[in-house]
Amino acid sequence: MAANLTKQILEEHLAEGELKPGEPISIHMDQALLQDATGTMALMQFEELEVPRAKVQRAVQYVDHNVVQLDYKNPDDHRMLQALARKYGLHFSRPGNGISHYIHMERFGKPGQTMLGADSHTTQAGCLGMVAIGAGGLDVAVVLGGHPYEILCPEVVEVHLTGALNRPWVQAKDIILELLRRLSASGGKNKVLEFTGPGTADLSIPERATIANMVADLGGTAGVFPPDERTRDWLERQDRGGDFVDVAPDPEAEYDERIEIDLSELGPLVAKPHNPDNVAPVEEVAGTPVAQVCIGSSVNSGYNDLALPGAVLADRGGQIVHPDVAATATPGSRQILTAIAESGVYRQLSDGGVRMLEPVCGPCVGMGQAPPSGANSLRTFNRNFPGRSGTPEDSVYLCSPAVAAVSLLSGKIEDPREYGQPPELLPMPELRPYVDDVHIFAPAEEGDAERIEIPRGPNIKRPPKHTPIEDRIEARVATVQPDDISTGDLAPDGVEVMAYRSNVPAIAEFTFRHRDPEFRGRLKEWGSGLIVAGHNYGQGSSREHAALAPLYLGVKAVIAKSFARIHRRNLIAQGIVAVTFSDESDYDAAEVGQTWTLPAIKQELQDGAETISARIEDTGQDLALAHDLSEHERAILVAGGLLSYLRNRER
Ligand code: MIC
Repeated sequence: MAANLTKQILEEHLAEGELKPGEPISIHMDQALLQDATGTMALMQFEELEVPRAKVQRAVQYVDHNVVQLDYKNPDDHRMLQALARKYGLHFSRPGNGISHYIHMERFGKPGQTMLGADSHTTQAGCLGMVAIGAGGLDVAVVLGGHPYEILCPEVVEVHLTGALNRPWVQAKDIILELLRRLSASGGKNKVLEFTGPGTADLSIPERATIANMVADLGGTAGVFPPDERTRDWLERQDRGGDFVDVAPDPEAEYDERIEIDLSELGPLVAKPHNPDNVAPVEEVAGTPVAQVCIGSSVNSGYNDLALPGAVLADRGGQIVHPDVAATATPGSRQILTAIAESGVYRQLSDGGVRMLEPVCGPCVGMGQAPPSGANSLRTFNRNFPGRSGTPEDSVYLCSPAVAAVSLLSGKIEDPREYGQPPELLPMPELRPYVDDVHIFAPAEEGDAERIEIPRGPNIKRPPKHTPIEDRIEARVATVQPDDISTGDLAPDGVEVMAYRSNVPAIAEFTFRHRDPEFRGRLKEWGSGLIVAGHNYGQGSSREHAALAPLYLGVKAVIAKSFARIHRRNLIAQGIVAVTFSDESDYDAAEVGQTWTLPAIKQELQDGAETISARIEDTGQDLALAHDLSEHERAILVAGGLLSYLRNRER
């Protein structure tokens, strides 16, 4: 059978299972990516595996998220991570180098390889033809420990791009927004999107990166652009021509599904609050006042993304960012920062009144630059979940750099096509001179590693302990949540909360703080509880704090209509039962305070029972709950979590 590229890569890395969509498989990982906000817990869990050295070809610890140093907490984390990386064989990218995904694409991504990253947008590396998957910190720790990664074998969807982005002001961001419009935020679940067709050839690597990054926002497992001449050229400019690998889908390769997009027909799109899939044509929202315009983030912080707004400002002869607008720009990496500084783009933006930020995730994760209250913010970012910006009642619109560039002039969302032809961009200087890895520190030699002491600041607490499951679960419903709850509702973004990423007891205090402020109080009073939720529960980020905090608070099980892939796995890895309603209407029977029992949970998991029995004690209603737990996952739950499971297995 003619194999697509994803299937070939998975085949080559298959450790266990059969490559049939929906079947549990495990895959060997070549590379691992960690960032600071997830890396602290990931590496502290790695320490518990007692493996002296990370066992992947390349592992890189970045610092790009928690970079606001309001006090000692974040710098203490950075210091600990640097020492852990040195000791355990990871490269360490110092703060200021740039956004993990952007640097990884520049310096480490390699066609044909696999990567697991403790960040949902790890998918970005698929722009170079890798199968790159986002996961919770514990799963990444386990991969560093030399184990393969467990996942359901994904379907492979061919996204066939025809035509070209030849309409003025239409950009790569519009391609992924179009996919979000068509498929929704959960439409990519358990799917890898492989991009084919003549339309891909014209897309630069950063444009492919924009698309592959936001495959995560479709709930997708990965996005893969088979490598081509553009990939080769990109790697050569990065002084990494030797990393090019000529892998490709077989001629007439088969796919599980096919989507076609004619790029010549696309127009500029905008995702309205509060979900990346709430997509509308720009003309529908044109005229909406905005108090803030932010350009950058892992999806749109490449040279052209910044050069276009720079050129728009310069082209308008002295016009500046509208007085009622605060505008920011973030380069993706030190390389991009140097390029815009040398080409003059930095000056164009700065002269125009754009606030220039350092190369980090920044406002995308609410790390500063929160918008004013009661106002709209327009951002070239990938997510707009409620409150993510740091302002509780925020209203964030997502768009391309083209829409952002024209809107910052008027203080309203504008249709860029009204502006005639786009201006000439200042050309990018030759890349080669800026390629330098002096700020990415190699680990210590193995012989020296043992002596490295790990400094831990007072905010750093060890991960919570796991306890084996009991024969039955009896607990009260601590909250009932609607569809599309994001991990940001559970473990919020922003400077204040994210500073507790290495302190689970402290971060737990913020769980559901906006959605259900009484939730924590109930759990403290009752000692344990259950969460009942709608569809796509736990969408968005990979942050395992969305499972660690409930674990710490005593949550025993989450019963949802459906789960987002990474969060479901994070719950299981932390020993929290994640099951679904067989009959979705049973969700309507759930009320806070009811006592539910799962009377034979341990036995049913051990036996591999098809359904899990449950009972609402208050009404006497019996429920049959469904699950898609693999044999391993059932064993993980019985052991009380992935670490205990691995420990038991090794005994
Ligand atoms: C995100 O974009 O939501 C984040 C912040 O990068 C997260 C990681 C985190 O919460 O630390 C992600 O995408 O996984």
